[in-house]
Amino acid sequence: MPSKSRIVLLLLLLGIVFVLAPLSDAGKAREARRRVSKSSLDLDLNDTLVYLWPLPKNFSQGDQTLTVDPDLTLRLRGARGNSLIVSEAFERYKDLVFRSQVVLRGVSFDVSTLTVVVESDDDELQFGVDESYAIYVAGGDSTSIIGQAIIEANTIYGALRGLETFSQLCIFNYESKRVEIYKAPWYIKDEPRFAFRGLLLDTSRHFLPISTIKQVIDSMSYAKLNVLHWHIIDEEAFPLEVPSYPDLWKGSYSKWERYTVEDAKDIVNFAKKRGIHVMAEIDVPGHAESWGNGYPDLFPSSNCTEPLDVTKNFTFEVISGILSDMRKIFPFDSFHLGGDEVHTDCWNSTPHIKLWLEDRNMTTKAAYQYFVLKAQEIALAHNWIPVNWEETFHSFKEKLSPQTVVHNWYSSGVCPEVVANGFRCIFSNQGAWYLNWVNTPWEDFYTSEPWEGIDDPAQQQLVIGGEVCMWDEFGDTSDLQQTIWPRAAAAAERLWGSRYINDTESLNTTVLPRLQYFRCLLNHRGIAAAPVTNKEARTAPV
Ligand code: CP6
Repeated sequence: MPSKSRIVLLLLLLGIVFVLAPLSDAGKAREARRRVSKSSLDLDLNDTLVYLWPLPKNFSQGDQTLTVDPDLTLRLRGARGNSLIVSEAFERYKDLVFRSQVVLRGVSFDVSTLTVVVESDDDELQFGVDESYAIYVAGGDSTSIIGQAIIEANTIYGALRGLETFSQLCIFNYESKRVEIYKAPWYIKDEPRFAFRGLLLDTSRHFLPISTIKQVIDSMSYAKLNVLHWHIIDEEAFPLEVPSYPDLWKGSYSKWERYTVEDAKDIVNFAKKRGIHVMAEIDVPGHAESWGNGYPDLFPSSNCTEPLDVTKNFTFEVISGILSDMRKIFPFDSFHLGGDEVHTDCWNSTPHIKLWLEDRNMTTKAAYQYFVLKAQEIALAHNWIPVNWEETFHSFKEKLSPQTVVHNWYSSGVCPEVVANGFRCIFSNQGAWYLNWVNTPWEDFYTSEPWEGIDDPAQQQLVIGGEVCMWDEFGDTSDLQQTIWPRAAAAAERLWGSRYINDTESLNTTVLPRLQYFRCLLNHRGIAAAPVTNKEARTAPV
C-alpha cells in the first residue's frame, strides 16, 4: 500500500475512534440511568407501555412513528372557531412540547397541523361541563393521510383535555432531535368518570404567593384535575380583601401576604382558561379566629375567641357581607362553608352566650346547628350550593339543606352513609387522600375508591368526585409541589379513569412506570414533583 493512502487510512481510523468514543460513553451513561430508574424522558422505543396520565378510557394504537413539526399550526373549527381559550392553550402546549433548544426545524415533518373541532358555542365553565374529547392521529396507509391529527370535543373544556393528551403523545427523541408520536395511528375516546376532581390549597396556615397558586393550577391541568378548593381563611390568618368589611384582612400575616379582590379574580380567570373551577371556602363557625383581628366583636369574649359568637346579628352580617363580595369573584356553583372541628365548650362558659342558650332552651350542639344552617341560608340566598365538612352531616343530617354537598375528610365509610341519605358527597378521607400526611404512599392514593361500599348505581351518582387535600400547617411554598406531586396524580387517575385498574399486579407492571414517566414530565415542565418511590432517585448506580 502506498504510504500516502496508509496515512489516510490511519487518519480515518483515528477519526472513527474519536467520533465513536464520546458517543459510546453517552450511551453507557444512558444505559446506567435506565438501569437505576425509568425516570428518563428519553423513551425506550421497544417499550410497549402507553405513556399517558391519566390513562384514557378508550384508545387504540398502531406501530408507526410520526414526526411533529415544531411550527405546528392550529386549525380551529366548529362553533368555537375563534376561541381564545383554545388557541392560547395550544400555544402553551406547543411551548411545553417543543421547549428543547436542540429540536430540529426546517425539515419535513409528518404532522404539521392540528385540527381542533369544538361543537358547542357555550363557553361557560359550569360544574359537570362536558369534558369528553376524541383524538385521531393518522398513520400512513391507503385510506388515510399520514400525519393528519384531529381533536374533536363538544366544548372548549373537552378540547383543553384533548390538548393535554395530545401533548403527552408528543415525545422528544434525543437521537433524532425531533418530537415524535409513537405507535400511530392513534384513536382515543376519553371522558372523566367523576365531574369533581379536586385539590385543596390552604392559604391561611402559610401564605402562598399568586405565582405559586398559578403554578399549582397549571400542574393540575396536566393531571386533568378540575377543581381548586381554595381554603382561603382559617384561624391563623385572614389573607383576603373583603370590601364590605375592610378590616378583616388585618388578620393577614403582613401587608405583603394578602390577596386583593383583583388577585382573587385573576386566579379564577387563570384557572378558567385551564378548565379549572375555583371553589372558595370560608370555614365557620370554628377555624375563624383570625376574623377577630379586625372585628373583636366577633369573639364571644377576650378569652373565648373561637367559635365565632353565635348570639350576635353582627356575626351573620359579616358572613353575609363576605359572601356577597365573594359572589362577585367566584362564579362556581358551590361554596364551601366548612363547619368542621367546632369545639363549643367556651360558648358554655361565656355568660352572655350561656344566657342566650338558656333563653332558647338550646344546647351548644343545637347552637352549632343554628349557626351552620344560618350560614347555609346566606349561601343559598346568593344562589350557591352549600358544601360542608362531614361533621355537620353527623350532627344534624335531617336539618341540612337537601342541596348540601357533604365533604368527607375524617374517616372512611362516610360517603356510603351520606348518599344513602340522599345527599351528594365529595370523597377525601384523610387515611388516603391527605397530602399533608407525607408518609402515605402513592399506592394508597391510587387504590382509594370513592365508590367503595356503594353498590346502588343511583347512589354512586351522588358521589360527585373526590379531592386531595394539601393542608399547610407544616409546609409552605418551598415544598408545596413536591408534597402534592406525584401522589395527587395517583388520585387524579382514580378520579378520571377506570375503576378496575387497582390490582397489585397492574400497579407494579404498568401503573408505576407510567406514573414515574408522568412525574418526569412534570419535572420537564418545571413542576418540582418528588420521585415516586424513595429508591428511585437516591440509589447510586451499581
Ligand atoms: N383545618 C381545617 C385543618 C383540618 C381540617 N379543617 C385538618 C385536620 C386534620 C388533618 C389535616 C387538616 N387543618 N379547617 C379538617 C377538615 Cl390531618
